[in-house]
Order: sequence, then C-alpha cells, then structure tokens
Amino acid sequence: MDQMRQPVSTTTPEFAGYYGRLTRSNMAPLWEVLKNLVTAEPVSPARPAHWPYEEVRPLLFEAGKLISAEQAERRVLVLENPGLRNQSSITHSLYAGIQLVLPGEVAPQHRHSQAALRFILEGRGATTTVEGERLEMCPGDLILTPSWQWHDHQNETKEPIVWLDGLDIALVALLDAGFAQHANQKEQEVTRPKGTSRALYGANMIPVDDSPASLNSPLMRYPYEEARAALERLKQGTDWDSCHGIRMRYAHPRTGDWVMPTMGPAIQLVPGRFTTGAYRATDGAIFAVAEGHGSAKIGNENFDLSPHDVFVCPAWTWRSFTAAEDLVLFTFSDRPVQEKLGLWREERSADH
Ligand code: 1HN
Repeated sequence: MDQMRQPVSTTTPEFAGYYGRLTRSNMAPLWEVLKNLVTAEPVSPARPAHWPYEEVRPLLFEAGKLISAEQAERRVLVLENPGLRNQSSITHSLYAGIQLVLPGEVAPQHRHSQAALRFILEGRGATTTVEGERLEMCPGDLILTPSWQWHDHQNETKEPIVWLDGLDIALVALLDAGFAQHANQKEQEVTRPKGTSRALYGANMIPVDDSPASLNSPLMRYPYEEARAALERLKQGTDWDSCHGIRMRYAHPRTGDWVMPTMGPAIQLVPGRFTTGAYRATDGAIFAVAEGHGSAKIGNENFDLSPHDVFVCPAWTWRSFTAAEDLVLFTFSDRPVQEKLGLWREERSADH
C-alpha cells in the first residue's frame, strides 16, 4: 500500500485533544465521516415493510370509537417505517397514513405547503373539497390536494370511508419550507359544480384561453374505472414489461409531466400467474393493493398480498411481484423530484 493510504490511528490523545478543539470551534474532521457521506450505492435507513389490511382495519375502527374526525383534525394511523421510528415517515422523504371518516363526519378545512394525494380503499361517495370543488371518492380513485390548496373532507353517506394518504412531509421538512393555515369555517364554500375540473381538463381537451400551466395538475380526481379499463385493454393488446407488467403513471393534462412536483403516483397491473423480473430504482416507493392477491419480494422479505394492503420498497432495494390472479397495485414515490435533480436511476436484473 502506498504511504499516502496507510491508515492512521486517530484514537491517540493528540487526536482527541485536536478533535475537542475542533468541536469547540464548530468544526469536524471530514476524514472521520467521508465514507458514510459518499457511499458506492444508496444506503437507506428505511426497511421493507408491510401493513396487511386485516391488521390495520380493526385498529383504525377502534380509533373511530375513541376520537372523532373533528377532534383529531385528521383521524389517521401513520404508517411508520420500522427503520424510521417516530419520524412519521414511510420512506426517508415521504409520509403515508390510513384515514377514516365515519358517516356524518367532517374533517375540517385547512391548507399547508405539503402536498397530499389520496388513494381510496373502501367506501363510496364521500367527498373531499379542494379549492371550492367537491370531488367524489370511490374505491381506487386517486384524489390530489396540491400544495397550499384549501381542503376538507365530508362523509354524507351511510358507510365509512377509508383511504391511504401520501404526503411529502419529510421532504418539505428537510427544506424547512413548511407553512400551514386553518380557516374559521369548518367547511369551505362550494363554488364550482361537481365535475367542473373533469370537464375542463379530463375530456382530452383544455380551454382555448387557459392560463399558464401550474406544476400541479388541474385535475384533482383520477377515477379508478378509467385507469382500470386502460390497464385491462393494455393487458390484452400489448407486450408486458418484464419487471412491471403494465405500469402507467398519472399525467398532468397540460404538460404530460407528473401530476405534482414532489410525488409521482402510478398504477400497475401484474397479470395473473406472472412473476416480474427483479427491479430496483433510487426512489423508495409505497404500494397499495387495489385488487387481487399475490406476493411481493422486497429485499429479503416476502409479503403475501391481499386487497388494501400497503407495503413499502425502500430506495435501491430489489423487488419483484408474483400475481396469483390479476394484481393491481397503486404506487407513489419522490421520483419527480429525483428526475428534476438528475438523480433518478433504475436497474433491471435477470438473476435477482
Ligand atoms: C392532512 O392534511 C391530511 O388533509 C391527512 O386529510 C394527513 C398528515 C400530516 C399533515 C397533514 C388531510 C395529514 C395531513
């Protein structure tokens, strides 16, 4: 080994004294930490984890007896990654939780700079009001509440509604860019009839004199029946991706980009009896089972999947899926951020 690479013992009294003086001057030796700062590959504190719905549901409905949606502001069980305890994070950058709104309840209006997306698990016909428009929530729908938009939830139906929330909480916290505001009124005024945003942007048309595109999609509801029908047609009519089956991302109708700048939702169909090839990417991804049964191999863990289960695949962790029957997975991650920063990478392997 050449002389310059000879290891140095840094546990001597001389080093200890020197390090003490550095600390008192708000400095530290890079050579003690460099190899942890710049690693050969991504190293995530997040771990593969699985929340079977049969475990989540009874605990969620217990909360329904203990606290109202209004008392809680949001009655949610946070899905905590076991590698990130007490940080309200499911991946290093993102938050996920399961929310319950019982018949007759309102989750009061507020807004925050953190963006949210919601994937409906059960219940039909409750609403989220975003910027004056009521959006109906049905199983498998994707609902967006972009950064700084007023939103409240109301359940005027006779059945409970349950959904998966995703927010960019840790990402916004890292940037120290969080703001939030409460309103005097519990519910915002409805100023646009139901279906307005869909008519404006969801019919393969846009208004001729539309204002410049925002980073956020003006479509705030992406109905499951449309996504599901597209996946079904593509299952019949196209080649399947060896690692994904059929995988589509939700699109901003004006720009074709992701629907929000910080979180990218997508939906995939793994056809029955198909096993996907191993795949990994730099974006840690959250998944929810929309339909079907099967299994997921995430790193060294195997998870049996049933409808409404949630699981997480940390950054740069190999994953593959086996579908017992057609398996529909909703997923989201921070991929839009990584792409914009030129950091996103993926790898496919035949032998993992
Ligand atoms: C939030 O505003 C909602 O609006 C759900 O339903 C979960 C978690 C953290 C911060 C804000 C909602 C949330 C949240």
